Amino acid sequence: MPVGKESKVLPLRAIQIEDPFWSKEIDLVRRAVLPYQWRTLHDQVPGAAPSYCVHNFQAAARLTARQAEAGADFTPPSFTFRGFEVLPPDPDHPDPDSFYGFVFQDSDLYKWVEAVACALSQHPDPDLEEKADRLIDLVCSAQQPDGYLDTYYILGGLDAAFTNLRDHHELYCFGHLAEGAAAYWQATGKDKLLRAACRFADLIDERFRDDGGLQGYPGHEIAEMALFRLYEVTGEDRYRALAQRFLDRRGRRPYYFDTERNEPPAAPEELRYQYHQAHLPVREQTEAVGHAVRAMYLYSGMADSARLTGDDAMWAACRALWRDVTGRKMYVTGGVGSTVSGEAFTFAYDLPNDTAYSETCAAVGLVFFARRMLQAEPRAAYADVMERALYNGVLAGMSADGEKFFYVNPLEVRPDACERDPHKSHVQPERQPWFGCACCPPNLARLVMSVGQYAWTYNEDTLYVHLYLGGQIQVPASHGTVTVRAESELPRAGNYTIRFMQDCPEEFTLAVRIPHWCGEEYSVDSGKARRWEKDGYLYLRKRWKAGDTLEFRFWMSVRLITANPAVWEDAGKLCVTRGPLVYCLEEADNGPGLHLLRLNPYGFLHLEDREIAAGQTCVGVTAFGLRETASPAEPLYGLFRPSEMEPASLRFIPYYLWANRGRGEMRVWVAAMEGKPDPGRDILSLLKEGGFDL
Ligand code: FUB
Ligand code: ZN
Repeated sequence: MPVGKESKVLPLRAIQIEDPFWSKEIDLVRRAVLPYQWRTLHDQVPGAAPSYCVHNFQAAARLTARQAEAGADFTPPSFTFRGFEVLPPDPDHPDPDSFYGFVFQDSDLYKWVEAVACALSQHPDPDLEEKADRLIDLVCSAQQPDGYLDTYYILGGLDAAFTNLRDHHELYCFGHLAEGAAAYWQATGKDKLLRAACRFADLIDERFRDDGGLQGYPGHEIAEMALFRLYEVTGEDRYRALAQRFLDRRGRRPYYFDTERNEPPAAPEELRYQYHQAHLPVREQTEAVGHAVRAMYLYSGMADSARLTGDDAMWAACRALWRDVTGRKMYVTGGVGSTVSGEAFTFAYDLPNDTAYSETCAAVGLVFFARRMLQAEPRAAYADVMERALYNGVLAGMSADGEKFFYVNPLEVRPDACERDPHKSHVQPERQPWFGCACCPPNLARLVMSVGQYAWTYNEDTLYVHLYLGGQIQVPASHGTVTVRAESELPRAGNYTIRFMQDCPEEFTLAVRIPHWCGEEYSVDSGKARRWEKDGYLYLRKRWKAGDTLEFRFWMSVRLITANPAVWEDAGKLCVTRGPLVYCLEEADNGPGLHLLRLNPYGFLHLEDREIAAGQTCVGVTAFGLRETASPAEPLYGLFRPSEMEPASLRFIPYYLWANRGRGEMRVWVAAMEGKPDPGRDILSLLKEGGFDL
């Protein structure tokens, strides 16, 4: 376990983002997404799948009030299983006292509160804060006298609380409650929700004691990392210990989820153990298996544990899992999860493009995992993946107007196939206004709003720059606060500047990641600072003076990427990237039949500004190649002959912006033209000749 290099997350209020790219995303979430999601939580968006989230809290609050009034005379509801998703017989007239929606519906409200907290730390907004305060009051009034807080069981029957950890998500909802509560307290100083989360945590701590308590652990992970956060925010060691207990129990036999209800097991042994990452003790896990979001959340908790306890075996498992996920099971977009079946990982190098699952939440989870690995050990490889997932797998989850969302993020789409092939019916060719299972949109919102906490981490004498965001940050160094201002042109261009805003009384280190996509071509004038490179970070150390400025130039070119030959889906194909962005072809720019296009890897590439949607401009890439001419009159099969080709321009846009211009085909991996370049002319000189922005 690397010791002495750990870093912490900056407090929300110490970060002010001012960045041409991220300020727009943050503003979009603040102005469009959060108000929109508030309406969806209240079931006020016509045409969107109903949430019933606020409905459930209102019903639970009434029940808790009735219970308080009636005292010993209160007859609590007794639990009857109604399904994992409960829908009212008449959607327009739900019974006001019943729970509806998925069993984990409460979590959507908590994620919304967390995103609001981050928004408030960037921009005071009395109206939004008042809305959040009202929802927090509602949540707290639903809480039971003993601290229990989950509307599914409050309404459905508390006699069954904590009896189905495998499927019923109470500990998952608790995890989101704790995350939202910690963020709201950090952003606003208001502790009402934090106190509610701690009361629930205390109840869980008591019910899940080692001696005589339930020996279970979360069926859907997140409570682990949330408890570590609660521990860091409150300083209460019992929360750290509870998180640790949850981690340490996983993998024990007999399998807790088989014994908790004395019901016959529902799925084959291997699948049901792996689905929850409970097949092995966590320190023995080396391969990413099972449900991808659960896996990412578990690994994030494990990385927190390794960092906070210095546990070598835990750290070794984190590193092995990291290598397996990012070296064998991750899409080029940073998405993870190759199959709809169990929303899960499959096996190494199985990365189908058109049936990908790649849930938005899983990419969010990979960002969580990466940041936690970075906190334990500053290595650019972690930040490279974090950036890849954030700019591609995560941002693709939201439309340019902030009102539509992807849950599944394919890398290749034919709309007719999504409609007519049941194996592709999980893939939507267009973003949706909302989902019955709406985990992704608010998850994306909370991540975008807290992006500063991924860009920078710190310890007492070092500021780590993992992502290149503009803004002002205040670093609580050991000798006092260090204030720096950063300016960034990413992802449009590779220029990044950092300025110290006041003298530092002692030496201080700036550790700036060198991105993989610059191919080690970068420049910075570091003046008299001591300078060294390690694990992909450039370290600069001195007693900085107010006004000291470092101007980084990272070489940002179009890079054509190939997949490892073991990825059979991508054999003979290329992916266009530029800086952190992965690009794709869309029918809107290239016509139908994207599979007929061949990209010339040695041809000229041209960059131009394009407006994809109102307010969403990007750098488009035009490459040259061929289009196979296809005639429907041809027989289905024929004797081999060279294909007929015509010259074609291939127009690419950033992947995260796809599906903003109506339905159509899309593909990330494009067939490469065969043939060899002119000898003596390397691709670099060809790019330069092409007027390429070097
Ligand atoms: O189970 C809660 C969330 O719903 C998961 O994280 C998603 O994958 C979806 O199944
Ligand atoms: Zn999701």
